[in-house]
Amino acid sequence: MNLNRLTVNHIRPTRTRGAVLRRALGLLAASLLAGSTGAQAFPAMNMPVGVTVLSHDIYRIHMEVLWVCVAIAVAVFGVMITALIRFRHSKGAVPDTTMTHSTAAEVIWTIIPVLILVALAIPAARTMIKIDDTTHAGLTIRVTGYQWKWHYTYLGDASGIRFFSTLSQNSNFASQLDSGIDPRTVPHYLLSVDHPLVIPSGVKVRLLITSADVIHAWWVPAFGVKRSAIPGFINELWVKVLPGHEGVYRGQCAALCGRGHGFMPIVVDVKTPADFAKWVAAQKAALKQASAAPVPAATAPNEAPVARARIAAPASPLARRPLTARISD
Ligand SMILES: [Cu+2]
Repeated sequence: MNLNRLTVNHIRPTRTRGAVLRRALGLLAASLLAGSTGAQAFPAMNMPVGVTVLSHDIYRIHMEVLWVCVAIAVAVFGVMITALIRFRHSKGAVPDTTMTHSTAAEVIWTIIPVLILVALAIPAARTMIKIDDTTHAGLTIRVTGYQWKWHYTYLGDASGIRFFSTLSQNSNFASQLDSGIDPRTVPHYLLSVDHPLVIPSGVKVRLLITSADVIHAWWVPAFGVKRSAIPGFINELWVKVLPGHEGVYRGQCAALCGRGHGFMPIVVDVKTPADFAKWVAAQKAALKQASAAPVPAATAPNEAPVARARIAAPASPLARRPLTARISD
């Protein structure tokens, strides 16, 4: 065996490590040069801000905690890396084996984290209390989960308006076996409904969440809220969409509730208070008109006109297939 060759080979990994280090530094420099792209990508990677008072509060806490974590990481890794470089063995550093205990160090590294946790707990607890405070709501709506749809009942000034919100026909047709419809061509596939929940912006809306059968969960990410819908229980949440953020927001049932779990989306149409008042007036007028007319036998009494419109059979033969037919048993 050629020992000289062995020695040479043994040295080579050092050169390889150097090459790897240079390559890593090159990649780091390239990524820094592409900083503008990274800055643009950060909001997409970060938690969305949302459009409600609560979602903004939650986002603010998230960012505060994030920057505290960044500061801790910079401090800890800064000390570690400095120690690794300055006190490395090749520089002749000798470990101090005499230090086995330091009360001062232990007090410091206990008190500092406790202070950080207390500083973070105060705004977090304040926001959690705010999340649970459903008092002084301007509008209350009962939300009932069904396999596999939602039912909304307006209470108070808008009482009488109630309707089911089910998967839109376009999504329903495309989800059927052998439908021949490419789901990618369907707008908001599995995220659109026939009758969205309508709420006003700038008003505290209290939602009473329950279920008629199994456990569901009402979740709209842009609102920063989610609550379980449990049979026999009423959970509460509130939503106050900030003025200027009117529009359509989408969510889904967030609890595995059966084979149609993925087919009961949530869509909320947020209107300005003036437009919402017009919508309520139109619904009530339609209700009044409907109550004066003879009620068809297939329609539940006191059901809102929007719900009747849903019950009216659609033209396509696919629509006559039950919702559950999309999954072959
Ligand atoms: Cu569900």
